[in-house]
Amino acid sequence: MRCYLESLPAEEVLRISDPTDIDYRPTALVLELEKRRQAPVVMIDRPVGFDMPVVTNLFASRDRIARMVGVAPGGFNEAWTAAIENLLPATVVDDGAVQQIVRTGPEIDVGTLPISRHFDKDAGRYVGSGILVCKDPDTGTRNLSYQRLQLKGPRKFGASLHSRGHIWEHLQRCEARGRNLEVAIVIGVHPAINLAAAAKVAMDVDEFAVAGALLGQPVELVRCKTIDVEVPAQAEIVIEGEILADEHEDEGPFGEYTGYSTSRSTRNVFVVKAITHRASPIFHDIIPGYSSEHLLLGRAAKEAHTFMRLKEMVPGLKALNFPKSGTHFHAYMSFKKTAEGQTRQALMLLLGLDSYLKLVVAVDEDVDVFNEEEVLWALATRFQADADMFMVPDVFCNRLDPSSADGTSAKLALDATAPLDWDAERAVVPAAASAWATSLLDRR
Ligand SMILES: Cc1cc2nc3c(=O)[nH]c(=O)nc-3n(C[C@H](O)[C@H](O)[C@H](O)COP(=O)(O)O)c2cc1C
Ligand SMILES: [Mn+2]
Repeated sequence: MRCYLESLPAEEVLRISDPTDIDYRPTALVLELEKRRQAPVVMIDRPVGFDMPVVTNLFASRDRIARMVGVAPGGFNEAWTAAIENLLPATVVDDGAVQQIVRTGPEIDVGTLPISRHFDKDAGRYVGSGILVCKDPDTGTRNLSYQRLQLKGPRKFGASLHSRGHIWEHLQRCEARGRNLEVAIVIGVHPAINLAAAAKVAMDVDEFAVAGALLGQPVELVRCKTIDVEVPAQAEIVIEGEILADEHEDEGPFGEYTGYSTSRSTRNVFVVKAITHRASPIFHDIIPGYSSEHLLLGRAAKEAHTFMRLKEMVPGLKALNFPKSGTHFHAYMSFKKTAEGQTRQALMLLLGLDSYLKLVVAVDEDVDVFNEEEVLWALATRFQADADMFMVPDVFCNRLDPSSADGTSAKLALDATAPLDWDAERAVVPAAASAWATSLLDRR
């Protein structure tokens, strides 16, 4: 992460050198920046009461996310497809900077890390940026994902595995054998590793191999000191420990990506066995809740992965957007239709590819799915509710949708594409006049 930070141009960083209280203020600052349509990386040099700097808002810009994987803005989806097709497995090395300092036993106090409070109703200080690395108890395949962690004591966190992802599956199988699940929490890595960790890829794919392909070099891992898990050798901080089998404790509430504070939680308990870190570590925070940073990180890889799989069956697919307003529950797709009925096939597939989705809209390729006003315009002029939509009730969904019940919700698909024999013509200006207007304004 530190090499990446050094590579950032100065104008892309907002550096705060005065002593700064890290309860609520970094969140307030990032949300205010967002209102002003600014997305710098925020570095807080001197968090009051802690002895290491905090960096946040890394993922608040789509263009920056593209550059993190070495491509120009707009190139992320292609970079993702190439990475999935050319996985580059991690290598294990003997030692790494992340183990310059090792603390075990009574020396452990995770409370000394600069862990912020974020929202007023939050139950306490939360780590939202930790990548949880664990292994499939049957195959040994590593898995990376994020789970919110509530600081509960010098050696304890509460965790919620509510998205029922691969780590949840692993824990179920450990519990069936009466065993705890060994987990390492990794904080502060190259952002390409963060992006890979946010992806929902197949269970037999180690997300470190995706990260390696995105980086163009294998991620180097070191063995943890107290558990059988490997972590990036160049990370800033690693917290080693276990999620306890069949142990539950209250956890939350926490301000979630939906924009709501929620106590819905799997109420798991994480016990710390060691902390290892660099000699002078940097703490990485991800502003949670309905922030651009959280939603963009959560959807960049998801959008790219869904695009890749949808494109296999819908060759005319042009673009796919999970708009921020939909908090991961909405998606807009544009495509070139060549036969009637294709839109419904594509919409069914899209709903099936991502269980969080509950509203999907298809538009023609002349509509820009990244401009929500255009999507609504297509609905206004190419859509009739009696003929152009279908709804599927009682489908698996994400439980954090406060309008859902018992883990299921209704899925709605809207076809705002024009019929193939459509004779309404868009009113447009001649291309030469548009070119003149663009160049006039670009020169000003
Ligand atoms: C910043 C961030 C925070 C997240 N927090 C949680 C969480 O607290 N609990 C949870 O179950 N999922 C959380 N998720 C979602 C999972 O980490 C994500 O779906 C991941 O891709 C699942 O990985 P898997 O497919 O390997 O299971 C979070 C995602 C991001 C990007
Ligand atoms: Mn996985």
